[in-house]
Amino acid sequence: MATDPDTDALKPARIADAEIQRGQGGETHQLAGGDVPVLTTQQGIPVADDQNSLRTGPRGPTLLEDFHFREKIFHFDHERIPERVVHARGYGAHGFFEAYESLSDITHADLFQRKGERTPAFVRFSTVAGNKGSADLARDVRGFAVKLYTKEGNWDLVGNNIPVFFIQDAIKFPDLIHAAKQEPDRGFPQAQTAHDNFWDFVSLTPESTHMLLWIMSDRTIPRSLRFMEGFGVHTFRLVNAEGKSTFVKFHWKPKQGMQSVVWNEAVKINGADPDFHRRDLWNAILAGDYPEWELGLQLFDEDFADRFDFDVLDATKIIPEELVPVRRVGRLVLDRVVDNFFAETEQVAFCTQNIVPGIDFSNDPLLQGRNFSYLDTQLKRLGSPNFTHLPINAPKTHVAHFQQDGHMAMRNPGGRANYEPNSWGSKIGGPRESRERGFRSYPAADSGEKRRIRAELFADHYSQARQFYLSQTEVEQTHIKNAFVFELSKVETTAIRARVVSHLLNVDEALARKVADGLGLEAMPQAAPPARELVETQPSPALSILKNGPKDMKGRKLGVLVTDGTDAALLGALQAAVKAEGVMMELIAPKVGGVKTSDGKTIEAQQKVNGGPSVLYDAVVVLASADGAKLLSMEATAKDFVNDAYAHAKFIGYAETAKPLFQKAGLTEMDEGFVALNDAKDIPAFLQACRAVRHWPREAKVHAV
Ligand code: HDD
Repeated sequence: MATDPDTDALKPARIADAEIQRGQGGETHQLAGGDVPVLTTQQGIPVADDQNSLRTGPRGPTLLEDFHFREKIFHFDHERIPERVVHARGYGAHGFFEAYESLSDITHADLFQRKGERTPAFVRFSTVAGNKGSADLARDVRGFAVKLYTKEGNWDLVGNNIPVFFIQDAIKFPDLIHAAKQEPDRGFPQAQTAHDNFWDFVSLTPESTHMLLWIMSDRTIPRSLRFMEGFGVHTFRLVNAEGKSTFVKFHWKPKQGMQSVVWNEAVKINGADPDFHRRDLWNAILAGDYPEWELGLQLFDEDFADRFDFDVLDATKIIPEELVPVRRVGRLVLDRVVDNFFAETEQVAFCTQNIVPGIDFSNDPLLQGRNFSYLDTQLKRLGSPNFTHLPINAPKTHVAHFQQDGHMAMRNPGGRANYEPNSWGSKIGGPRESRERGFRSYPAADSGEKRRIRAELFADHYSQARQFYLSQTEVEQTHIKNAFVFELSKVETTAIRARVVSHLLNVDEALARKVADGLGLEAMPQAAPPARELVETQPSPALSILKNGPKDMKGRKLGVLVTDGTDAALLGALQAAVKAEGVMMELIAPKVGGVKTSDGKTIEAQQKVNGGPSVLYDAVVVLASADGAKLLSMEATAKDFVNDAYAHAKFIGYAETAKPLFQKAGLTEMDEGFVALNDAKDIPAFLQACRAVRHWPREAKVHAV
């Protein structure tokens, strides 16, 4: 039977069977009995008193003999494990991958052999730079790590929500991350790249320029983890049963469409709800609104790789979708939240080296370096080479080898044989290699001088940065410019600001000039000399978020500000219409206990007005009664509610009676983003308007600098 822990906890019946013990301070607590289990130590010894440590007399010293006390404190002292050196803050969920078709012509990877086959999956999303306790809406790349528990072992596709990276060679990763995280002397800023060290490093590393354009775009402030793309970044290989290799780039395309917040909103969301993204994912899955992505493959051969203007082994480059289309071959559905955050999300260990037969690496030097780093870091984090025994990391298939012992070994080879070859026969001699099923590396022919060197085409650092910028809508280009200006305004060293502009001059002169102007740079710097001549590229609409936005409001959230006297019929009609569209709705009221609507009924609210700012919603409605509007006009957070919704270009539905609140908040110009809701007939037009997500023409009016 389903139970509701919140309300159940309030039911006296649950405690009734158990004895209530009264402590010396008069406090009560529950004892085992009925269906309440007995508390034990880690050794299974039943505990009689978990409130008082053992001491000699009521005021005497605590005794060392108290093994229960010592074990409890000892375990508590060791609860924390080292957080991930990057991607420390993350959130995971379970689901499955379902293949649309057999891909046996291009790969013999088992999960792609049969149409409709489902493979269990675990996905962890993350930010990169912030510590574990940082806020969800930092401007940052999002990790998009997928563990697929295939029948031929675990395949980890450890990607990001951006298809390129800052650096081309893994040897620079420690420098990049040192520069991005808190500065070592002062220990700040937290979860931000808006500081001197970061911009110093990237401006001295021209290969970062393409990635800089992406991270200054709204890709780094996604509205939801559900509304962003994922990318495997590197070129990989797919290998079929005949041993033929095809190059591949992996994409995850959100079925819900892409959507981001605006920067000022992100700043405020981090204060209002630092857990915004994880709460959103948790709530969506619990509501049965399972997020879904399609797996897309860009497939190409050596011929294409040789003809392409850029090196397919260079992780700072994409292959435009218009050049090599994305073939959608299956879907990833997240349909189950974790049972325990630590056991699953924290202890999950992704390794790029985890590939399965039918998939192989390319020589991308970033990928090759990653293949060392991930396995290595898991030992540090999880403390034992047996981290694969943890349920979240264990393959969901037959595992048999002669590796043994080590800290926390939970599975050791059985019997006498722990080596091979041995002469103990098929029954007790243990496992052996399989020539048919075993993983074989693709026999790529590589030769050359042993040197520390990069391939020539890696040297074009600007052409694709320019392509990305020119592929954006005007609104998105403005956001990119604003983000550069914002971040560089936090950089204290003028020379670093100017150095960034010197790179932007190679990307787009108008952008560089706007950024220089926004910074108040006294003189325009010279363009950084490109190491290689730029090539002409075509704009790629696939790179724009706004050109790939949602088709409807499904999965989005509406915030409705109500007061005593709110029109009950209108509110009821709105609730029904919103539900039919698959939109989540929250009521925000002067008191969370609720409001008395026009029909005299009390309706509970989900938020008190100062805890439910409009930044938490995709669109808002103000249904205050005339008296309610008067009250809210004297409440600063209610005025912020409408002012922010306006400034963030949101659609605002309103009852006529609520108008005084807008006037008191200084919103005298009610543009087309405002939709009057006089009665239920007006609701469809409001929901239709909301499908555009924002009323962008307004944005230019609210930002003068
Ligand atoms: Fe990495 C974690 C993605 C380059 C070294 N990385 C980590 C995670 C993601 C990525 C999503 C979090 C996994 C999780 O949720 O547990 N990393 C990337 C992408 C890269 C990339 C898409 C470039 C294409 N990473 C990269 C390089 C190195 C690392 C070049 C080192 C040479 N990454 C790590 C790491 C982490 C990690 C130190 C920290 C925690 C972990 O591995 O498990 O090994």
